[in-house]
Amino acid sequence: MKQHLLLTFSISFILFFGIAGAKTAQEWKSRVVYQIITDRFSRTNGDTTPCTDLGKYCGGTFKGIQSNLDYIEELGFNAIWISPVVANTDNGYHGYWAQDIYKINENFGTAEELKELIQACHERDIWVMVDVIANHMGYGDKSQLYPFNDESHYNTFRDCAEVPDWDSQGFENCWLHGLPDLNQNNPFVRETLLSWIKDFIQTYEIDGIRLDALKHVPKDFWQEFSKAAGVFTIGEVFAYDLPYLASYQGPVDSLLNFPFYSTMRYTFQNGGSMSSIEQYYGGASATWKDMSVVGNFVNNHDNARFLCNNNNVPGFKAALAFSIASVGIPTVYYGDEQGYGGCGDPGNREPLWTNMDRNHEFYQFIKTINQFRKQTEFFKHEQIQRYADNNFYAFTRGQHFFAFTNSHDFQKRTITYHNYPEGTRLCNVFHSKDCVEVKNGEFEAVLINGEVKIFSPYAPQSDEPQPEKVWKKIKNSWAESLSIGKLSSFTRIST
Ligand SMILES: [Ca+2]
Repeated sequence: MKQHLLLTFSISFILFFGIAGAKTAQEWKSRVVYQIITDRFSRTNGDTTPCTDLGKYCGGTFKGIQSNLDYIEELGFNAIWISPVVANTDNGYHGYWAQDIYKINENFGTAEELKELIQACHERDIWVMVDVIANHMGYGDKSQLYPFNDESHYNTFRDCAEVPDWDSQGFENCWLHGLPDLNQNNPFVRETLLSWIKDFIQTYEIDGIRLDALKHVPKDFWQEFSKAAGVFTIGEVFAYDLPYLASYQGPVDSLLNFPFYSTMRYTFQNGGSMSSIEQYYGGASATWKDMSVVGNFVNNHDNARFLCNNNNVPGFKAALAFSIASVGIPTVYYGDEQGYGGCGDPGNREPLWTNMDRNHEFYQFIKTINQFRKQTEFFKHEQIQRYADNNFYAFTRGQHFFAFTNSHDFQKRTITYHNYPEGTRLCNVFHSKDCVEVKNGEFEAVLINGEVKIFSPYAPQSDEPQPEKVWKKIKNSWAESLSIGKLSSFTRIST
């Protein structure tokens, strides 16, 4: 009885204080995150006319997102990361130029509409991560910023561009792109930010936060800020030095994985040796405190998109698939599912409303991987490298085998390092008739024109054609596909 009372009390306590909804880093491992710039996703009235100036507001809203949750859910995402929501100074369509941290940016909608969006997401088991800035405020007259309207709230001006690379402390109190830099050692600033984030999370029932400009704020502040937030925190350190990034895991739960991003770009965009992936994991597994929660990505709002001035469609598919399949929490930038190729900021922040085609090959490709991830929960399994050379890389997670190449030529490898029992039949998640059988302790993996394969004993199977016949047909069709310039003719040859 005592235990029963205690349990009842605990549940009441949790419900009353709303802690039950708070999501931890470990819980976030089940998520695949879709990154949205609210201003660029969808307008309230469904207006699809193009935006004439990407440097200003284009009209996207919270209601616009809410009306299109079907699009996100069908694509297989179970979390969204939305751009900062607080009121901004002029032209802050991206949200990174706060004017009043207590007000919601009215260009995107009301506070009530933000709550409604988040509730609508929760009804679909889509978690919401909000981008948050504690480093700086927006441009302009400081007396007009709220509540940090006094010179004493800010560090003395020093341009971050003038800070030498080695001076990590210098980065913490410089002005990034000339934005007024908050002094977190000022008691008012510190306490205000800490109580603000706590209230903000609880008021809107936010499941996680993405922290902007991590290296520009002292770590001890982030430690307190994360604790006050009480939800999953993933930070941005815009740098490629793995030990430097990893030093922030602890103060915050997770980091956006820029070293992974650069490895993916090097390998799949530029055709760099796939041994770099093996090297990345060699260093990463020993350096990250917890690699299973880092945020893997291949595109974001600060970098030219993968397809900028580049038509390497198979390479982009491979990089996307790799980021969703490999250990970590995948983050996919809106527009990837429509094959967007915008270059530098703001060119990489295209409106989505002109292209929301659910039949687009990238939409279908991402959907297939996300569904497979959800159905099999392969993210719960360790990632084990099974093969690596300059042009071929494969790993397993549980019983699922993922194979990638940076080459657009015919690639065939015999896989001997695996733990499948003899006679196991593995089929390709992307093409159900593409199956192989484990014989004499090995099986063959063939990749054509840069394709990705996910072999699984749980993929839909077909009895015909037999694997040997498939290989013969693949070889023939490969030559044919080159002559007609198709990316892959596998669907055709299996008919
Ligand atoms: Ca700073």
